[in-house]
Amino acid sequence: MNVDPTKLLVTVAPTGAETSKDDCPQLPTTLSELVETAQRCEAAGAAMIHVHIRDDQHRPSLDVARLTETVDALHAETDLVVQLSTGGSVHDPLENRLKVLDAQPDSCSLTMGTTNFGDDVFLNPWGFVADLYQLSQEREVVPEFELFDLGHVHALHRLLGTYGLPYGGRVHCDLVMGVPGGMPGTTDALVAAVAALPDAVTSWSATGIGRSTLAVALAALSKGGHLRVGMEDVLTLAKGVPVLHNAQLVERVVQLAKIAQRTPMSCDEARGLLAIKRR
Ligand code: KMH
Ligand code: ZN
Repeated sequence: MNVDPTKLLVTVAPTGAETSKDDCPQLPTTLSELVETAQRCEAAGAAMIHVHIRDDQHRPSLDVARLTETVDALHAETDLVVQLSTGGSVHDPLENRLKVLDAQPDSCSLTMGTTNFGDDVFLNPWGFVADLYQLSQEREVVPEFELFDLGHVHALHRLLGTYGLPYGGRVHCDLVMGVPGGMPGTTDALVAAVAALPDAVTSWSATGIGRSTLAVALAALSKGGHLRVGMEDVLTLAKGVPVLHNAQLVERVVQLAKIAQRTPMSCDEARGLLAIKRR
């Protein structure tokens, strides 16, 4: 597949599982807030949405009925590629995380190993990674491999070598950089991780957590990568300047991309890039 190198996939990760609504009332946690966010981010240039949902008390949830309702609403109200998080929160049991695929998303995140996550542990033992991967192949859901560390890149070689290519045949990864416990959000780390990616990788994006967001975005743009941004990853535009809406983060990277002579790809182009199943 020939992909125009000037095109940029922008993924928005609007909510995450770590920030509380009390601490950040502008975080989209209800379905209507999520849909409104998705629509504004799509208009700003996003083509994929990485989704974590919340319950009625705004707590992280992996309830399958609620996830299904969310996928359906996002498909009805936007053209975005809908990616559900299988990472959930650090407190979610592995068996609940496997059930996320029952909600039939276009794509799912798939983290390639266990990571210290601040004071917590984000658990992804090999057996779980392998089970989730095989389930994604069976259900024809395109995984996005989340790489928090160089060791995760190595694990991706092992996974593809053992179980073959994902559904659709494309291999898309996201470098998640700057998590306390993972690789730092620096240009040097990004270059090292990209150099170590398996040959089978057809596209990659990067996201820098917190203060590393801009450094990682600029490094990824200059290396020809794609970008993920959103309030899951950063809550300020600058020191002391809170993000008021996820669309601001999308608009900012679209501006950076313009300077780098990259144009946001459409949702259809993203479906082609990732080989998402036609519905
Ligand atoms: N919430 C983190 C523990 C993912 O979505 O797949 C994991 C996470 C990764 O956000
Ligand atoms: Zn996530």
